[in-house]
Amino acid sequence: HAADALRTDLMTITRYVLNEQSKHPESRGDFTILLSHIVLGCKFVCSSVNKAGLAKLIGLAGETNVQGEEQKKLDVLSNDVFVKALVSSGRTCILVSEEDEEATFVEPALRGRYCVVFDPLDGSSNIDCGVSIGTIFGVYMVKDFTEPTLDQALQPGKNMVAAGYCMYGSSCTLVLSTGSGVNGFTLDPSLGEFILTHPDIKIPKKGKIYSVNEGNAKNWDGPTAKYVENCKFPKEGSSPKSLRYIGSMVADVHRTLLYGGIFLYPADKKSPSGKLRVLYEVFPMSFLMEQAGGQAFTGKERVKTCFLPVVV
Ligand code: P6P
Repeated sequence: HAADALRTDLMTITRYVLNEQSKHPESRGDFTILLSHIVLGCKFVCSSVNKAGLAKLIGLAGETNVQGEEQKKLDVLSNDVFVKALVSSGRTCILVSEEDEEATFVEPALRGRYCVVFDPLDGSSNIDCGVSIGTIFGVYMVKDFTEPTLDQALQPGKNMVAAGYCMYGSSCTLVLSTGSGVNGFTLDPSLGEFILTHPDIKIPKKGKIYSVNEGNAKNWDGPTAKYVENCKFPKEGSSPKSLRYIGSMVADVHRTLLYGGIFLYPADKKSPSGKLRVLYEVFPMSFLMEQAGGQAFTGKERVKTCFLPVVV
């Protein structure tokens, strides 16, 4: 009977957020509506990623994004889908996307109180080989959204009110925090619903895995090199850690959240300001990591207390 109860009492992401909303009577449901549009974008991208091989969506779109990376068709499609979904939600005023050189300022008639910063398809260099990729997003509140300005998007990570990612892999998993812990939802394609599968995610206290691009070792500074060396050649009586590195932040962070350990992309001689994008990679993932009982540092200080620009 318990199994039947579990099967029929489906906790969908919409129901979960509505439950959260009911804890805040003053809430007008704006976030619930915003989230439903983010979920729509994730479902669309999931479907497109799954069909990519068949639909010939794979391959360069011929343009390059602001980071100088060649844009693949799925990048372009994913960005278009999220921008349209977020604008049409009527709950956003500024959108900052890794794929767009300029921020999107929503037209007055559709403006709402949220600013969403996002990477629509992070890890896209892995698309062609079928490795997990993902969407990363962070949400800020904007007090006066009647005339939004860019500085309202460039807020410190500690001001973020929600963050999440959707990983497109062997299953489509959306991991979300609105500030009261972290929950994971897996898409049931037969229902078209994200079902709660990973309630109250807490990162294991001890982890046996370190995750870093060892190919950058010759550029690391002393403390980084020493730390990684210790992972491989620990003091007497300890076992070496295992190296797992996919090169897709969503996949590497998701594994770290569930299995424990450390993910790091240190600044180095090649990338003195670090490589990861602070606004829509580092801040959202740091929000989630701390909400799951983990920590997130720049190497000098806690990420969330940083203002932009910050070296990670
Ligand atoms: P590297 C993807 O482009 C990305 O921004 C993250 O998803 C990933 O963690 C990192 O870059 C991988 O960088 O230099 O190891 O290939």
